[in-house]
Amino acid sequence: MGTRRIWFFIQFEPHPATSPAYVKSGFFPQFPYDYLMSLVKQKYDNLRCIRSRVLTAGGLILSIFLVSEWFAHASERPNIIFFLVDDMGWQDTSVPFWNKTTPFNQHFRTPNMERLAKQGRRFTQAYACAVCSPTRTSIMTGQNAARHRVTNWTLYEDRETSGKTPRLLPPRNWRKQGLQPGKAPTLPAVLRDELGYRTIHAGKAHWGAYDTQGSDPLTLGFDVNIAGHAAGGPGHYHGEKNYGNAEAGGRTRPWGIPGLESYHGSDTHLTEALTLEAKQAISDSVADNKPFYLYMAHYAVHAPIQPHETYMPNYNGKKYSGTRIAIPDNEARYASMVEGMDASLGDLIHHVESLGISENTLIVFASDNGTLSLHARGNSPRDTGRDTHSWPLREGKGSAYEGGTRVPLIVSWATLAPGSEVQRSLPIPSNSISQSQLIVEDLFPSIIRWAGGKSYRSETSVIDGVDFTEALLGEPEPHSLLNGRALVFHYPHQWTGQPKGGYQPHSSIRQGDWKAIYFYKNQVWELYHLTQDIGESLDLSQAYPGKLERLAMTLKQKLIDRGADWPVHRKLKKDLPLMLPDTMN
Ligand SMILES: [Ca+2]
Repeated sequence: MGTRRIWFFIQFEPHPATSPAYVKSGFFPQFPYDYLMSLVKQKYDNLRCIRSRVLTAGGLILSIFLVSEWFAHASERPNIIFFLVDDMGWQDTSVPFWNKTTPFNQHFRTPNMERLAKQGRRFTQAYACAVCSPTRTSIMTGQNAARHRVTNWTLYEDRETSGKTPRLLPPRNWRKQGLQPGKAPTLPAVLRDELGYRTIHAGKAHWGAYDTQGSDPLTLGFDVNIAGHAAGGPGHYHGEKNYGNAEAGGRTRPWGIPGLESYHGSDTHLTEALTLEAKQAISDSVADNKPFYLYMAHYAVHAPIQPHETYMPNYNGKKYSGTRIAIPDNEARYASMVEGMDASLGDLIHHVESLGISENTLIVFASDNGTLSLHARGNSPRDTGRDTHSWPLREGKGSAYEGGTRVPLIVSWATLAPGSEVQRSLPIPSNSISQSQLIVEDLFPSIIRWAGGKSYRSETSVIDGVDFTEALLGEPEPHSLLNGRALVFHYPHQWTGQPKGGYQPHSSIRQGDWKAIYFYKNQVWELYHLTQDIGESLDLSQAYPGKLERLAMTLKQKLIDRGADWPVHRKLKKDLPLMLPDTMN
């Protein structure tokens, strides 16, 4: 690993010798570094941030400064549970994320998400990538998919996972090997090495391909790995089936879940087994007096769509709420998986309450892409037609449309204690809703900030994400980076063989009310006004050519700046970069 440095700027309790003028100047010829460090060693001897160094240039310029909010309140550093659900859609919950309660909100049962939303802040316009590995790599690196180039889901480093499409091949240099340890710091590595956290991985990893270092979360900054490996789906959810391993105690590639052998043959559902192990890891961390970062990345609710038996009676043989429409069998199974996932969230909240640390535990709830609306769920969920599982959004996982990328996001304290010191440092307005437009790489700098780091910069990698603390605590200031910025999506792959529905190689841009999508196969643009047309039903590219041109230019420039790989023309074997609209030629 290369040298990692975090840049903190003094904000709280500076030594008397460091006046605000000193701090603002950026030059500290008499900065009491030794005094400061003696305090660090005395009070927080186990914190690895001590390794951070002061470098000088010409003996005058101090290029790294330490100390932050975290420094002043190290004993109050929050524990963080990042609860990431797999393939959970924006509507797969009883918590409304639209401007009204929808039929799907009435169908799904997620009482613990409801509690979290009441306690904290809900983001209605949060986005991830269209499929798993790109999102998970963005969380780890803070980079946009066009930059980190893990643009599709991974499994083996020498095998293509992209679906076939007649005219195009996938990009030549996308990282089929997935995320690997290297000079770029990962989120857990920063939390562990610079801020003193114990970093716990539980569930689905899906970063590095099989037989690469990155397939093991322990190489990517985690202290603990519970059941994470190269594959992005479970062979089976049931303990009786050994979670997809052919024999109890054995391991069956590629889909058998590793590391939960003690549950093989039992009636423990995978979601529950992961929760039990995560709870133990939390207890261990508390016993060792270490703040923890738990990345609770459930395999649920990814396919296979299998029953979570405890919750099946709520859906099996029932009708959709307020209708005479029978719930299809696979939708009953799916809803039981969602409720089982939600129960895990409740179990973790109860666990930190029982340990007396809930007021000091921050929960980030998110999904990694939109809901599955094909294959195992290729049905008509409410007699409203196929592929309507994301309604009012269009399509689902893998698609360029909103159903592919818009995801639920909630940030909340596990228990409200507004008067506590730690919650006063991050006063999240309860039962509140933010319409700030966020993208998954924003989580990287934001979580570091919430963990106590002030402003994060890396010397070894570019961070595309923007710290959205302002949006967490209220409305961002007019000049905020969060206002009016462009969100960029780059999925230059065919997802499975689906010929329509936006599952073709594409790039897209969201800015303000508008969204433009470019499809590489036919080199066509679409334009939607999302505020008035959340279902992307009316293509306005012909009606508003000027708007499209501006978005297209921004998108192309951002993709070039980030070194995006392009699809390849199948016959000519040439890259096919994004083409600007015809009106610009
Ligand atoms: Ca996923």
